[in-house]
Amino acid sequence: MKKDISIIGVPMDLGQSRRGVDMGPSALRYAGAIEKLEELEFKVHDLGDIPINRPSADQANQSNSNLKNLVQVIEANEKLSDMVDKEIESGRFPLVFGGDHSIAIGTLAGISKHYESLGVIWYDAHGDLNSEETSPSGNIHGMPLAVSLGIGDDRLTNISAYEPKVKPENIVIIGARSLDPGEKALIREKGIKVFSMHEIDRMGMPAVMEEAIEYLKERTDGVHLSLDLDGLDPSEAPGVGTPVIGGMSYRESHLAMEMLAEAECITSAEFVEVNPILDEKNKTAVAAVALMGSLFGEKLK
Ligand code: EXY
Ligand code: MN
Ligand code: MN
Ligand code: MN
Repeated sequence: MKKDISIIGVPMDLGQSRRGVDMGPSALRYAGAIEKLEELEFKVHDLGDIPINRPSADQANQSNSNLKNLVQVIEANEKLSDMVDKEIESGRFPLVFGGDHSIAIGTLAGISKHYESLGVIWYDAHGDLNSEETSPSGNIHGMPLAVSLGIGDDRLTNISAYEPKVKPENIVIIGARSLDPGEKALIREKGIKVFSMHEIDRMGMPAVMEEAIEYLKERTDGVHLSLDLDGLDPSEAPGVGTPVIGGMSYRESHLAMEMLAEAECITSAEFVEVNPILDEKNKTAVAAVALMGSLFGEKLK
């Protein structure tokens, strides 16, 4: 992994319906993210938070669609994409703090143009593979992986003026346990590799991660980790807006991060969906920071 890390905060809650996830970047900093990475001898550049414009009441339905806050989500993701792009050009590792998961649209838009064949690990209870037609909610945080595949409203898929950002065969979803019918159909149609909780229970996390890493190493030249804290079980990460019981444990998640660090395959990352209002004494952000430590090689130091 590179020695310089750039942290970009995205205080965005417009991709879903519960307030509080906009405070995720603060919660992660407060939990000691920067100190943790500095302890591990990285040079950390905290670039602060991207300004997010909230819609006024008369702007709410400006986009003529059921995609909630579409205009503002596009605007924020264009800014994020530009920032991530510049950090990669400067040779730094982009580490993005959400915000809800709709920000992955901008992160991937900024990253993917730098790779021939970018891989993505989507660590999440959800598939985030909906489009306006299949979404039960209209919430864009349930859509970023589909958007990155080029599926969905063109104003989203074309952020940074190219699409798609990711090939279906370069994606590995880990921890899925809440998939909508349209998402399941898309997974089948595109042949997306999914290690659901069923596979994690049957195979165990070590075998899942070994297979995921080998699969991605064969076909990609960089791997982005998109870690949604709701991938963890809500008993250990309660501060999320869309909790789903029966998730990955804190220990399993540590192991997963340690195996990624050993494999030296991760080239960018984001930690999303931390909602301190719904949390218990910042427990979810503290867990996220501990996982960051493992991802950045704490065990190997
Ligand atoms: N599948 C549901 C929807 O599209 O509304 C729930 C999505 C939650 C997405 C989260 C954060 O990963
Ligand atoms: Mn998600
Ligand atoms: Mn999720
Ligand atoms: Mn299109």
